[in-house]
Amino acid sequence: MLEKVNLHSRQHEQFRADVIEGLSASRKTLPCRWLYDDRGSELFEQITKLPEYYPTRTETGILKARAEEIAAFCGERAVVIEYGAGAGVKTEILLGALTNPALYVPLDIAGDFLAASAARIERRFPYLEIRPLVADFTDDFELPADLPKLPPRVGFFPGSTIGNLAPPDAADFLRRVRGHVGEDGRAVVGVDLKKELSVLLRAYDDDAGVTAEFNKNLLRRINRELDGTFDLEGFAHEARWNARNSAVEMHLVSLKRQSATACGRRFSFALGETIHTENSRKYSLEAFRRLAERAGWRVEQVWTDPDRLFAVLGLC
Ligand code: AVJ
Repeated sequence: MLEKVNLHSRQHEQFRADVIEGLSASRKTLPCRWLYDDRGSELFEQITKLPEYYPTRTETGILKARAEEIAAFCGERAVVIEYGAGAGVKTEILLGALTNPALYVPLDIAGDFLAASAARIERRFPYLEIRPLVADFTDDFELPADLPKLPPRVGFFPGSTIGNLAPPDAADFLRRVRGHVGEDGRAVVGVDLKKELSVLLRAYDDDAGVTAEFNKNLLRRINRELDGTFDLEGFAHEARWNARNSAVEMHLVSLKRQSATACGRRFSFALGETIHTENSRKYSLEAFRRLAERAGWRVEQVWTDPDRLFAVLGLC
C-alpha cells in the first residue's frame, strides 16, 4: 500500500516536472506517456476500434493468421516477457498459440492495470504461471534474479509502441530486451509501416473526433492534477507528418493568443503555437532492420498483412 502511495507521488512529481520543462521550452512539448490516465486509456481503447485506426485490427489479424508460425518461432516452454501489459487480446492470441508456455511476465508502470490484466490472463490460462512486475520499460532495469534462466525467453512488444520512441531510445530499448532474454532469446515486435500519407493522417485525426479528445485530455489532466487553467476550447487537435523523422506528430494548436497557468506558473501561447504531444514513427522494413541490427538483433521473420500496413517481426 505504502509502495503504491509512493509510486503515485513519484508519478505526480514527474508529471509536474515534465509539464514545467515541456511548456517552458521554446518549442513546447509534453511526453506522450502522460496521455494515458484513466480517461486517456479509455479513449485509446475507443481509438483502436475506429474505422480509420488500422494498426490494432491489422496487427491482431496478423497475430491470429500467423499464430502457429509465431509460436514455432518462440519455441516450446517459452518464458514470455511482455513490455507494457495493456495488450489484452494480442497477449491471449500469443499465449493461446504457444506450446506449454512456462511463465508469463507482464511489465507495466500502472500497478492496478497490471493486476487486472494478470487476473484476466490467469482466468483464461489457469495452468500458466504469471509473475507481474511493476516497471517502466523506458528505464534501465533488471529482471528479478530468480526468473528461470532456461531458454527460450521471448520479449513481446506489440502495438507499435516502439514507434513512440526516438530511434536512439528504441535501440536502447531493444538492447535492454536483449539483456533480459539473453543471447539465445527472441523478440516479437509490432511495427507500423510507412504508407500513403492520407491513410496515416486519417488514422490520427478521425471523423468522430476521438483522437482529438484523447489529445485534449492531456490539458484536462493538467487542469485537474496540476491546478491548471487551460481553456480546452482554445486549443485544436492536429495530426502532422514529419517527413524527416518519418513520424506522425500530434499537436495541440493554440487558436488564439492566450496564457494559462499550471503548477503555479504562467505559460503564454502565440496564435498558432503548438504543444507537441506525440510522435508515432513509421518504419520501412529496411529502416527497422537497420535499427534492430544496431541494437544487436537480427530480423529473422516478417509477418505482415496483404496490404503491408503493419508488420510483426520475429527477432533473434
Ligand atoms: C499506442 C502509441 C501505438 O502511436 O498509434 C493512437 C497511440 N496516438 N492515436 C499510436 C495513438 C494517437 C498509438 N500507440
